[in-house]
Amino acid sequence: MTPRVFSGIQPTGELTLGTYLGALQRFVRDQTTTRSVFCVVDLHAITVPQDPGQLAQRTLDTAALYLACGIDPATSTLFVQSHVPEHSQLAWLLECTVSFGELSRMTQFKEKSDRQQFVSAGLFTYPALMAADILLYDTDRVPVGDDQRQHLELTRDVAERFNHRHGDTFVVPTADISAVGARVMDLQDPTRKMSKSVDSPQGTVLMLDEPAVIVRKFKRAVTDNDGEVRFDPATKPGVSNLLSILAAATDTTPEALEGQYQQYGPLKADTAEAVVARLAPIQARYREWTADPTALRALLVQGAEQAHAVASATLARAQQSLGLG
Ligand code: AQP
Repeated sequence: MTPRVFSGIQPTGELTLGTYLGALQRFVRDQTTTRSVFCVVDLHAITVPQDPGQLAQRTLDTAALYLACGIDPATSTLFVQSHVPEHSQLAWLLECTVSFGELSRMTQFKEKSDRQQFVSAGLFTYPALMAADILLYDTDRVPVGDDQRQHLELTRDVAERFNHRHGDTFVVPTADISAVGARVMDLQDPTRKMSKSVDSPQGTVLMLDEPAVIVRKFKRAVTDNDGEVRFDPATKPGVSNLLSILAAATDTTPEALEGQYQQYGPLKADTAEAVVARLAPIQARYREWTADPTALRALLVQGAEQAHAVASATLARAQQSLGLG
């Protein structure tokens, strides 16, 4: 049977090279051999305060980026999470399945709540909503970056617990985390993940950065003083990050690349060039999609209808298993 794939991206800011290499690039490759469902997860975005106008615009922009990267609406389903109410409905059922202790152990909650003055209950229960997103589509495989590993394990635990308590209801998914590009690090602080909502303008490469800006950011990337090009994330995080990025952008491995460089300068220059080559055509297609918001919205309405057809059947199954309705 064709494997079913689901993944989502939050419209919380301008998407980074990390989201491209860790997620989007892989979604596009997967879609020809799988039944893929992709989502702009705007309900996740509101776990932290958002400006409503900006959120609406970023939601459309994120959808445009999916398409610009090559997601084909003729073969994949692309929609906005809040357009399909079953996500919130199933999330509640799963909040009643997951425990307070399990949610308390989520490292992403600890990191994100650390940075906020106001910590919403939604930020805490976020993994239950993420589990609902995945389980609604009978997902076999979830392509994500390494930072989502713990949430995926929780999704599996919740699905297994629900099935055990109430009878077979959900497909238990597996995380699909690539060997290369699963954790792109900040160029200025290579011990921290490159992130769209962390304030590090020089350390974060945005998917829509101009080529000259990308080249400058790589030129200034933090390395170290020993001058040796070697892949060793523990002791050489900056150089290893450059090798990982170059490998992910040229479909090879960091180990295969390390012997080809004797100095940091050429490594930085080649990495920038490879990233620009990957992103330039995406940026051109992005401009085409954003020039026609009516077509984009129509496509998302169609995607939501397709998603609803599958999600409503799964939700009905879960409600029946629980004795609801
Ligand atoms: N630096 C990264 N390296 C590899 N993969 C990454 N992903 C994100 N950053 C990196 C993967 O991209 C997908 C979408 O992530 P998201 O935008 O929904 O949320 P996130 O993981 O929380 O990404 P950010 O950029 O860090 O956003 P904020 O700052 O809003 O939290 C996921 O599969 C993720 O693993």
